[in-house]
Amino acid sequence: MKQFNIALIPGDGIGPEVVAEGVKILKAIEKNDETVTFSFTEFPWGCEYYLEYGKMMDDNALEMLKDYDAIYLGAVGYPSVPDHISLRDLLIKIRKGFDQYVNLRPVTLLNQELTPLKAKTEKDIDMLVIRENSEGEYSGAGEWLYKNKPEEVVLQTGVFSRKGTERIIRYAYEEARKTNRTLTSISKGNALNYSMVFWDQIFEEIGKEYPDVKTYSYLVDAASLYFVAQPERFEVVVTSNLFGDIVTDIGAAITGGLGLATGANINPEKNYPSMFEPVHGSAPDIAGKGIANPIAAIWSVSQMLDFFGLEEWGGAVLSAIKEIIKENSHLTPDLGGKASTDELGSRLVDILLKERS
Ligand code: GGG
Repeated sequence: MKQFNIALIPGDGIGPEVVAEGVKILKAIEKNDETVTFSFTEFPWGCEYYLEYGKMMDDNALEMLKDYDAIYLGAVGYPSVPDHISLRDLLIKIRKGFDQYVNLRPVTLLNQELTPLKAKTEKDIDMLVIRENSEGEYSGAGEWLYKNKPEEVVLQTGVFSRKGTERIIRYAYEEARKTNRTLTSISKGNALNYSMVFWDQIFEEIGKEYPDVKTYSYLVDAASLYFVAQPERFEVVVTSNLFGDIVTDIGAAITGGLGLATGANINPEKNYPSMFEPVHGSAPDIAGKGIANPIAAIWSVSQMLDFFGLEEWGGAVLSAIKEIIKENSHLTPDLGGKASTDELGSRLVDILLKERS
């Protein structure tokens, strides 16, 4: 019997609504597979917690989380709390604290009907973006000098260590080699004359160990254009923290929206728990209405199952997602349907179990 202990941080806005549907899937799997069990422990952290206690999480949050097999996160952020506090003091703190230096964001078109790009099919949009997740532009290093004075100056420092840059680029080369795909690096070496020249140099250096991997290197502005005009150029993509955050939102736009974009924050060495989350935020405008699209959150459950070594279930969840989109009768309003969050989740469970029986 395999037992997995999962820490739930539903967070803010629509976070609890979509996490509930992901948990529904895991419970259905547990009921139908006698070789696996999941336990869930919920943590009340997020913006409401901040408003009550003046902090996004307990002081010893990382200590409390460190022995779980995975963290399942909903969304963070609410208008009553400054965004840089809600993001940095929860999500980024966990990513950094648990050395989750790999952010895996598939940009995969699940159904041709979903893309606004004319004439692009599932074959054209199928890439894996590997985003550096522990340093770079999101390192938090900087200074605010002479605050509120006329001579005010702010410095936001991108931190690119050799260790941090090498390990993410090596991870991407390994992935490209393992899956026999091309690897594209996205950077900006013409303007960012230290960090991105260094990034490009390391991409080339590590590449010497992988002569079998075909590579491309694009500036982030050109890459953004190609994401829309020629997404078929990309298979495995490696990029920095900020660029990865931005290009995967373009990825979401060309694959049906943020309700379908998932991300896994991985510590490959498994020294710490990895964290699985939908890419979207808390969407306060629709929170509490029961209409949030839970597919991204459920797709992140599929990533979690793969990470646990339960690839059959991971694959089955992804197939069920494709099926429910094709079926087109239980989709939420963002996808043109009338179903509630709960109805979509329940239908997905039915499809999953039918496919597996
Ligand atoms: N689903 C997690 C969430 O709320 N993300 C919001 C966000 O701003 N994420 C930025 C990032 O992934 O770095």
